Amino acid sequence: MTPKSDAIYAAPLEKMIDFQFDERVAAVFPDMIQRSVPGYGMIISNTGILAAKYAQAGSHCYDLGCSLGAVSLAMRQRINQPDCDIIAVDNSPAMIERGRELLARDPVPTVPVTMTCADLQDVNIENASVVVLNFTLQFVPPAQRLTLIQRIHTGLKPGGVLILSEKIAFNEPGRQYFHEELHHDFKRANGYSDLEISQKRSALEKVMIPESLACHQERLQAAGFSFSDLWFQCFNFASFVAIK
Ligand code: GEK
Repeated sequence: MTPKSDAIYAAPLEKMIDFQFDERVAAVFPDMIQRSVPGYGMIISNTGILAAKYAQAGSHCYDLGCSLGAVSLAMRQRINQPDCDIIAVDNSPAMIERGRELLARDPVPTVPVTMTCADLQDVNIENASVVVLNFTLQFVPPAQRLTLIQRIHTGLKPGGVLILSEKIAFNEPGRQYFHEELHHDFKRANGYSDLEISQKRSALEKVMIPESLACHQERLQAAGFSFSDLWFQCFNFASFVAIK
């Protein structure tokens, strides 16, 4: 399985269809996400470090919307607690199939990882010390987000952590423009053309709905988290920790 480079939106499309995590996307996903999300590599490696700090013996760690399992692999390399396991979930069969192949090749199988194809809304979250939503909540319909975060809070053990990374929207037009332009510059610098940037943006419009930093922080508080903070931001991409 050789990783391919992303050219999905390189040619003009006659008809725009909504973005889907299908076989074509799964095949180029590592390249696509690294070239599209500023700080992706840094978020992944530091999620491993956060997981190592908060994982508790005999508990579950969840990677919800795992795609090819980058977060699970980073957590597995860092967690050093007995009897922990990682439950990785994604509702894209293509992602899970490729993710399982990558997992099988991981040279340090210290913490067991199970990868399941399911909707994260149907996953029981229990006895959890670490829950990661790495660029996944933005694909959940906004009206369902508070219930999901509340379910995660309920399933976490005291002292457990939620790590939440998202694309961010800004309410102030000038601020939105500033960050969005820089994100487009980031994509151009990574070899995407203006056509690719605009076609992908149209495909994602109805599927991925970013919210403001304040909206995320208020929801974390409303769900019962006693502490939450922003630990990473680059342009319009951010990551929070919330501790129960
Ligand atoms: C990474 N976390 O590499 N249930 C399960 N999975 C879902 C759902 C759902 N309801 N909705 C979307 N997904 C990864 C990157 S990508 C982010 C996450 C991006 C899955 C979807 O199939 C996809 O694999 C993932 O969430 C979002 O750290 O591409 O911007």
